[in-house]
Amino acid sequence: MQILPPGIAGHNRTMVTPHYAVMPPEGILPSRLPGFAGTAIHFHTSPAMGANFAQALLAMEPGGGTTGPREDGLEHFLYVLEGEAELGADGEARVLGAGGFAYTPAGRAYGIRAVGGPARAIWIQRPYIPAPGIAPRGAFLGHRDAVPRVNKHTQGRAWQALLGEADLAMDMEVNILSFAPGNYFPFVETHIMQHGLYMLEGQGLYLLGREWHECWAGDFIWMGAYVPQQFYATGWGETAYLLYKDVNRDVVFPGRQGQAGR
Ligand code: UGY
Ligand code: MN
Repeated sequence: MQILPPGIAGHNRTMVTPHYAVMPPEGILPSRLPGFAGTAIHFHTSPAMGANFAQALLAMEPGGGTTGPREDGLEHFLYVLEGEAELGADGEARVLGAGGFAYTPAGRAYGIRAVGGPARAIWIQRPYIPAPGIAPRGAFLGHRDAVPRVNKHTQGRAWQALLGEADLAMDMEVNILSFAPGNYFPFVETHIMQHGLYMLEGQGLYLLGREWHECWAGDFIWMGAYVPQQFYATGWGETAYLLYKDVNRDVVFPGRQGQAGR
């Protein structure tokens, strides 16, 4: 039987505010959902937190995952963290290891299943906001290793746009940002877009509002609109995180009909 260690409250790094959240994995209790088998679903964020998307970590037993193709009117992004999984996107299916991903547009079927052992994956879902006159993109599968690493502003920072960039058909981006030890943003960002951030590798210090938070692989951070943000990579190896961002849509005026999104 487990003996509880002291300091549960004192060692706690969790912070949930109306503008941002820092959530280490140990406190994120699992959900079970209809349409999934052998899968613990750890929701990172959802509209209940103030997010305009939902994100979860799927912990799948061997053979676990969705029980069949799912279609719920939302757009979906799946990213394999560990193990091997069969990813399905609009009728196409591929077995991919860590770094494999799938995008499925709204109204198309998606699925995931752990193959040959347990697997873990990130699942992002949200209602798609159409852009007048622009056809939505089709489904696609890919792998992190095949996405070019672009150095955008300063040395020692790489950027991989898994779903493309500045594509007006898309209302979200998912990027991997990588940092050499000691690297940081050239400024404190404040922008209308929200973020869901999953720390893939390494460690660092995240500025959110006026507070610094130490974070490392396995942590989740939600950033609401306009929250001041800055990252310093610490440690001895490269740090990388997976970053959701809502993009390419106009502002929403509550209660007003018509063009939605931002
Ligand atoms: O693109 C971004 O908004 C990104 N630089 N923000 C972040 O990593 N917090
Ligand atoms: Mn940002």
